[in-house]
Amino acid sequence: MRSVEGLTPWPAELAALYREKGLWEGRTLMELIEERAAARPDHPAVACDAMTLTYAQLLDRAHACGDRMLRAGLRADDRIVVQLPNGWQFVVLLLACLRTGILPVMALPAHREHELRYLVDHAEARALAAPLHLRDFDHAALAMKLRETTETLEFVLLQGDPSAVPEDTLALDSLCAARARDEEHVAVPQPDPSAVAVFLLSGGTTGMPKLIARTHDDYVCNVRETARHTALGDDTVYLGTLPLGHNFPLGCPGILGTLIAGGTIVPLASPHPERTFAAIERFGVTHPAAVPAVVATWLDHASTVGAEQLSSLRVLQVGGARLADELAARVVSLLPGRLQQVFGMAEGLINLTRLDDPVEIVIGTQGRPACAADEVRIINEESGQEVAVGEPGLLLTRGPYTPRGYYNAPEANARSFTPDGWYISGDIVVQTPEGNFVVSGRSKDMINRGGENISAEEIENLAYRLEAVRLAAAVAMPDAQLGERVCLFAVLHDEHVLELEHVRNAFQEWGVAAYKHPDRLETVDELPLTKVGKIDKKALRELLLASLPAS
Ligand code: OOB
Repeated sequence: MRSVEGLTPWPAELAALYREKGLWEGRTLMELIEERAAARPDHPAVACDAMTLTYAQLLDRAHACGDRMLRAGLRADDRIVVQLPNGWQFVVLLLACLRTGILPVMALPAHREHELRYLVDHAEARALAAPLHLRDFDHAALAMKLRETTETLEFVLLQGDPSAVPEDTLALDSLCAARARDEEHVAVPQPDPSAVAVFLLSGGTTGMPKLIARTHDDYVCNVRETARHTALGDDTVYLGTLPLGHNFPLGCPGILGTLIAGGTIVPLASPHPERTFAAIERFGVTHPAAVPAVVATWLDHASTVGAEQLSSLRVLQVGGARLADELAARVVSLLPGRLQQVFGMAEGLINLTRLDDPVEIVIGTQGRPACAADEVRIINEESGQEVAVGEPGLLLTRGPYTPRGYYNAPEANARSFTPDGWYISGDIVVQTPEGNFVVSGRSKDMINRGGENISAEEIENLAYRLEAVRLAAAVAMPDAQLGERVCLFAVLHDEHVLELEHVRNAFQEWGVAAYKHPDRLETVDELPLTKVGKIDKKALRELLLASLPAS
């Protein structure tokens, strides 16, 4: 089968051990959801402004959608790039994929031609699901262009008014509609639990994002182990604000965890505070999840309008980027419910603070591994030796839900995984005596812009396309709202000029997602170099700090 190619399996003895311990249950995500649905068919599974779907209705639509995709010509193991805003259609399509074995590749709504073309090519995708239009962008036109200009793309599924969908594409809303009375059922075998369920995207330390193949076994483990610490139950109302294809809202425990627990998902298309507060109040949300930059806007809103609308909150999960201690303290004092910090990665390991942790731990740390079988090492980058407790070091990890390599990426695997299978996270952490991590820095060359991880190398490669640029280096610029923004340092060719606006316009023209467009440009005569002759990013960050107005 094609889905086995390009994968780096866990060693057979370990796989056997994970099975023996019940960490790998040998069940698919859809089996577990169906089990719940059978027990509570009339309970709301998805609730949003557009509609509410009970478990029975959700499953009916998911099965019908799967059947329709198969009848249209898609097959198990085909890849579909999914670029949908948060909404009920995402949930129906996801379950349809999980049942049929069509493999979703989780793109972000912000992605543009630059990213989507790469994802389609790398995953050899036969299908792409996107909205017709979103925030003034014509996704339909881009999807059709990609179908014409990539080798593998055949099917374009468009979300939105079916009557507005071009003829030679498929209307996603119709694919996701309830089954017609006489509509035939297509028999398909349950996917193998050890087979790939979804492809997640890595933050991408070098160049473009890598694909991370997550199996049913490992992802069920991811969901179960995180759910244990999140007090998830059939009365949970989960609100996802990040794009739902991101690991955090998808499976930590996220929408899949909520469905497996028999709760209700509220997919919200925008984390805007007014809309979020209204949705929390309307649907009685118990478990929202957000990145720190979004939580900061909620705090500001709560300090003007009060937190009465939020009285249903039980657990607020915050992660994706470092939550400043001061912000964490404000969450604890201003918002109802418990704060849970989540420090995770699409590659696997999820750390969480526990709901019964003392407040200092919840405010001052990013938690500890979700699962007893998670292995972690903190090493000194130079010596490779483990550091003493309390010393900062590079976090390495292995475990039952941390795959041993990226999909089909031997070079990236050689860089990011040790020969004995440890994932080199690139995060610098300090471990407290109780075992909690404090994320204190990063050795990977990334910029975390409000939870969106951006590879500095990708920005630099793009900058080199500009005629004026002789040398380029992208670094993180501290920012009160987003944590970090993108600053591009550039040395120009003689007699050339460059303004930030030119750079941003060019990125726009090349179809690069807007969150990657540089926020600041510093043109300099030369770039500082390290002793071995590499661009000295640390010195650049210091230079930048010195030139920024003191805040
Ligand atoms: C989550 O996943 P990714 O793959 O988008 O990003 C992972 C990276 C981590 O290696 C770390 O550098 C950073 O994002 N990060 C955090 C953090 N959570 C993630 N840095 C500091 N504090 C945190 N709490 O971002 C992700 C996946 C699952 C659950 C939560 C987050």
